[in-house]
Amino acid sequence: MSKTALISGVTGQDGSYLAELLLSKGYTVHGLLRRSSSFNTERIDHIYQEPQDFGRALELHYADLSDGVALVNLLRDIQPDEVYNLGAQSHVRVSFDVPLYTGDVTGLGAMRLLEAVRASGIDTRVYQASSSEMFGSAPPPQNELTPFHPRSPYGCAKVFAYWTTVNYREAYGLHATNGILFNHESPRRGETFVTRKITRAVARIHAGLQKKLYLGNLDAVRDWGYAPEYVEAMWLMLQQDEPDDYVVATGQSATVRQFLAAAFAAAGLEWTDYVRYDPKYERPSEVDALIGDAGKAREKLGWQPVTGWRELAELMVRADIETLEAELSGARVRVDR
Ligand code: NDP
Ligand code: GDR
Repeated sequence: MSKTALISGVTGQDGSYLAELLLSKGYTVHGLLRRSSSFNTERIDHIYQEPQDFGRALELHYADLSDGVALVNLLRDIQPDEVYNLGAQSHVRVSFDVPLYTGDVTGLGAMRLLEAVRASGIDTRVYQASSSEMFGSAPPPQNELTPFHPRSPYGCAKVFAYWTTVNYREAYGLHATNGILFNHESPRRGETFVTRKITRAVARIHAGLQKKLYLGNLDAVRDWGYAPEYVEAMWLMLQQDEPDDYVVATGQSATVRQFLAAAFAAAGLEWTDYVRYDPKYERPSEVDALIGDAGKAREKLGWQPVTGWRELAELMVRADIETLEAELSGARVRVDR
């Protein structure tokens, strides 16, 4: 019998790739849609509006991680086999501006969903989108045993959600798993995260539409992987007999400056001609270096990363150049990559 999944955050980068993956495996997929005054389904329109391509439709439901009753009702109606909690206020810099909102949605939201699973009495497996930001200032390499030292309201909220997931596992026997994912990017990455901000600017500068790019700290070190490979790891985690916690990362790292140089070079440009510093992109407390050790995921899940940061920079630049050219020529923009 085919399985049913519920994804919160289905309109985000990871949610859209995960929905595609689950549909391709024959799942019935339900997504939680947040009410917005403008369209927020761009990343999933190709699977929502053209279900024939995937053989099975994605169903969307209005709900919100701040509304616990709506979550209970939704779970009772859908009775999913698997629940993926990807919904969050996920921007680290913004979390300093809206700390309570971030705590409510990113932290308490996970508890609301777990409590809704418990209250509705359904038998389901839960994936919690935990983050390398929980490690904060703990020195690399970081793995499942590294103590957390978060450096932002976002990081603190994710630590709360992480321990809540562990607690629901221990207290109620829920099949609840944390995936501690390091940064992962794609052409669908939100436009204000640093990689996409850079690759989008490269495309616009290349087309003569932009002259300068303003950035903050270029010395930060990140372990950047490719999002479609990371959602595969999420699915693998929920196929295990026992719930557990897993780090997902490439183990390779680069500074923002190195990513910047690679992205500009991919379009034949020299980054120092265009990039300027703006302190407004600095964070009150920064995470200097995240480099993951995904040995446990490799051993227990058989998961391995394929795409490295340099290749990622190149593929994102190519995609942004293509998208911009399509927009400028009035053609329909491809979103299915
Ligand atoms: P995005 O920012 O692209 O997507 C976030 C999703 O959460 C969107 O669908 C958004 O809806 C939804 N959302 C926001 N607020 C609420 C709310 N109040 N109720 C319900 N849904 C809400 O994130 P990513 O896809 O990059 O990341 C997915 C998850 O993984 C997030 O929890 C993130 O914190 C976590 N994570 C991400 C990593 C990464 O490198 N990408 C690394 C580690 C963890 P809308 O589209 O309407 O805004
Ligand atoms: P991060 O990603 O904070 O690691 O969180 P982001 O791309 O925002 O920042 C990475 C590093 O780049 C530096 N930086 C800038 N960042 C942004 N956004 N904009 C700039 O102009 C800029 N200039 C320099 C930052 O200071 C930082 O050091 C992401 C999110 O997806 C989280 O949800 C997720 O949990 C973590 O990755 C793992």
